[in-house]
Amino acid sequence: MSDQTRTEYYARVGAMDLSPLWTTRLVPPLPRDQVKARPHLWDYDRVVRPVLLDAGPLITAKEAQRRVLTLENPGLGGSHRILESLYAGLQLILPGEVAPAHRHSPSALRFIIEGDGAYTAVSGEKSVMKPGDFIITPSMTWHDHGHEGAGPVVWMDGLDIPMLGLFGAMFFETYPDDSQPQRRQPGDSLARYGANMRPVGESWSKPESPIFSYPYERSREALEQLRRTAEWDPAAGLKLEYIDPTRGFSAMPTISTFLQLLPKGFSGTPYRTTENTVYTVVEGGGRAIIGDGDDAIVLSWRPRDIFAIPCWVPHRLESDDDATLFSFSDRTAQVKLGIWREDRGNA
Ligand code: 1HN
Repeated sequence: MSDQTRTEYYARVGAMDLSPLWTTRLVPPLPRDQVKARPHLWDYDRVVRPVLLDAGPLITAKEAQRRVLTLENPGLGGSHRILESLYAGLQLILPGEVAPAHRHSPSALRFIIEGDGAYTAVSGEKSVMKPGDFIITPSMTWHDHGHEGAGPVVWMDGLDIPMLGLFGAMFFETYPDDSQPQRRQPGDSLARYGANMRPVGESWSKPESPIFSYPYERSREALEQLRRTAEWDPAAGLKLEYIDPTRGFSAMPTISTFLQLLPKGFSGTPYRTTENTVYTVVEGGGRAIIGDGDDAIVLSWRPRDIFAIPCWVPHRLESDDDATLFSFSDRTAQVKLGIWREDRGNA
């Protein structure tokens, strides 16, 4: 059949809301063509922090609702995604400010980057925020933030917005007051469920962890204890996942979260995985080396930097000092959908 006949045919079916599958490549052999996000690093101290602090006098937390600079992946055209499936931002709150209460269907996590004296309240329980603490705000839980101390406080927000966007299932509501009433004492959820115990006679049926805040001290101590076993994963060092202790799964149903230790001089083996991962550095310095040979890209990181590794991008991690990395990814969502894969280069 002539090209012209085919072209005419395509135009004809196009006008009927149809398209010929044979002219498209809906399923490429490898994720490469599909993944538009690029490996990327945001330099916190030199680049992000100064401009984030400039937003302080520009707008109040209350007026902004949330004073956040969104981390835009340079390959994703300003679509408010750090990676295909994930949102990330850096939020600033100043002394005396309140970020008013609301709730939404996307799930959110906070990872505290700097400062002291701020809190976040989730479902009526306040958690103080200290650098390195990890806090969850599950889908449709009321949450507000405040700052009763001195100096700026910054945390990283991680949300599953692009995943919900795919389904269209986005809901948002504001609370009638700025702050929600306190329903439980600070530390209540950790006391109930964070001591490898649970309250007798109380049953937990929500799809997320009953613990709202995972203090850095405890997670860091666990890694320190484990390093003595010297059972390093060749690619990831010592990596622990934050869990919902009632089930042993990820703390929230759509986002996996981890804390990992790379000992001084660690040189990880090459690794790739379908999960999209956002890292932030708590302690130490090192590199993520993307690809190899002349084409390799090196993302050099220091404390508080944030870097993102897209789906199926080969990379390895190296550290100069004892380094701890917090990370979040869409792993748990992919595992539940039966599509998660990894490649340790030993096939
Ligand atoms: C949100 O509700 C918060 O509650 C932070 O602190 C970042 C980014 C997009 C949509 C909602 C928060 C957000 C967000």
